[in-house]
Amino acid sequence: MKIYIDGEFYEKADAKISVFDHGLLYGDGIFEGIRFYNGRVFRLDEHIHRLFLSAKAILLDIGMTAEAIIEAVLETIRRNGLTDGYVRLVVTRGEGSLGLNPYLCPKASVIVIASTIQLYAEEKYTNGLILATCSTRRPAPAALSPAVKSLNYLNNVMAKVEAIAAGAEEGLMLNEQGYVAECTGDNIFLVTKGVISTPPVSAGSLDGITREVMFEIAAEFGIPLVEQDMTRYEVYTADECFLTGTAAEVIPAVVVDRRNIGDGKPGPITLRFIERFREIVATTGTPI
Ligand code: PXG
Repeated sequence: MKIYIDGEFYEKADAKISVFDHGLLYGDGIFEGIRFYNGRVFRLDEHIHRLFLSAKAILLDIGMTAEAIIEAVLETIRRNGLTDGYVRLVVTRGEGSLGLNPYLCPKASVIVIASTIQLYAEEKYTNGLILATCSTRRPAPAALSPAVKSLNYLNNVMAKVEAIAAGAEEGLMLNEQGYVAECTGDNIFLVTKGVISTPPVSAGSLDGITREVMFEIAAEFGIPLVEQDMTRYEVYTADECFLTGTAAEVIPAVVVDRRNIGDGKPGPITLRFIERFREIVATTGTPI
């Protein structure tokens, strides 16, 4: 495996960063998870755009142009000889002193790992996931904006731990007001009486790239998709539920807090969205 760090490629065993990197010391940094299929990187420009928005929000100078980062991502995939897989692109604040002050970190570090990822067994895409609501809330926007794809995922990690402890595979996360935000690494969609709904980003969810693709597919199919505040009641009483994320892709959820969603099987609209999503990812993207 060849890993990109700041313009150089390293073998996995040698791919190391400083223990004084503020990405490690304070979670001070940002990342993107990007998939590639059939020799093309899916929505690469959108991921890089979101990375730069996250960087701007936390006042992080990446020190590279978007074009240079795109080339680093593509070159890392090429050097690993992969056609299908997952890229983890990480930008840390870089090496600094043992103090919070980011201005004492002269240079950000850019890391690109190209590998594969399988979050859930293939069987889950046909049978669906079990969800449980977590007591760990999404952070309030006044704390750390949930729109920043930062290296602070401890809140999500703790929510995932709760979900697993409850015998579920993924955790449903609410915001401070008790409205549904998203899951620990994916956005959530409901289908009720033929209408699809998803929480607005302002409810504390990430502006997911896969989420955006759902709007395109809905428009193509002529199925209404609305952004709506939702409580657990709307989740429990929905006909269908599915999650979206780069790592998870589009996956049905069939049980939430021990209640079957609809009849407890993936619904027809969910299955159509999964099928169409797979066509889109297999046929579009930036050539490697
Ligand atoms: N919400 C959160 C909190 C995420 O981290 C998504 C939604 C989906 O966004 P995209 O743009 O990927 O459609 C994410 C991103 C994991 C894992 O191991 C998942 C993500 C990131 C890092 C790790 O499950 N998903």
